[in-house]
Amino acid sequence: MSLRYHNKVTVVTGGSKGIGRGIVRVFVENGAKVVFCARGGAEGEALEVELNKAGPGSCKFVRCDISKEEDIKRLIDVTAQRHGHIDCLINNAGWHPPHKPTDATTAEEFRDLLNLNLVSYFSASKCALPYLRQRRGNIVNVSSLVGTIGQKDAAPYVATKGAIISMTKAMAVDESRYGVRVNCISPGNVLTPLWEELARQTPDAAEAIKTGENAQLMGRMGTEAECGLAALFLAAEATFCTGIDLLLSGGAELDYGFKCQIPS
Ligand code: HWK
Repeated sequence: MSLRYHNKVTVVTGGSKGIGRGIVRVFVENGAKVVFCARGGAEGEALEVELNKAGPGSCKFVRCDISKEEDIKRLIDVTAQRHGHIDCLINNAGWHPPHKPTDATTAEEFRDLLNLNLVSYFSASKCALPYLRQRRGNIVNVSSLVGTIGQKDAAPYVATKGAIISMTKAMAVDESRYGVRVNCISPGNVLTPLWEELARQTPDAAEAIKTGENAQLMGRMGTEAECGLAALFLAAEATFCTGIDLLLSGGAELDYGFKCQIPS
């Protein structure tokens, strides 16, 4: 079988678990040379060893906190030094805080989440773009379905994800002159460590997971691998797509549901 991203140098933020891990795995399986980062050491190092054994591509784990601009700069510089160029940046690292109403949310919490989920994507893009322009490369931003349809008790998170979709379109416009494409994916429910963490904060985690599965027309959650394959499509094959938001939602946004919360 021919490799879909052979020898392409790709940076993935937040690559040690969840959707980022799915992206790193799929890219290495398709021949890419991946540099991925995370804050914690152990999971990233274990994934690096596992994927380098399997190939056919390769990966390197770099410890890096994407809320620090110096760390982002080091991640991009290490990649360029190691491989000589950069073809693709996948902005993925981010967080969904526990659900709470606006009345219980501070402006400082809002600002901190904007920095973590949104400004980090801006900084990594800014840092990588001089390299991406040399290669007519591309950026894939990981947003969320809720950036478009909203979500209960999560205004800051929803705002960061909506802004990622808008920033994707703005950068697609700006970078078109250099032949750099900028796209995003919007996953809905994907069973990741973060999803399970949020489920554990509900009274009945198993029930939350069942409800989560039934939120899709397809009756199941998405997988990390499916997110990886969608990102790979945008990076490797979607040569006439820029500024698009690819929904990966199993149809969760379709049809009417029972959503009224007005007390009777
Ligand atoms: C799905 C789990 C109860 C998102 C998202 C991002 C990260 C993790 C999970 C999600 C929605 C979320 C829950 C249990 C409520 C939940 O949508 O971007 O996951 O809402």
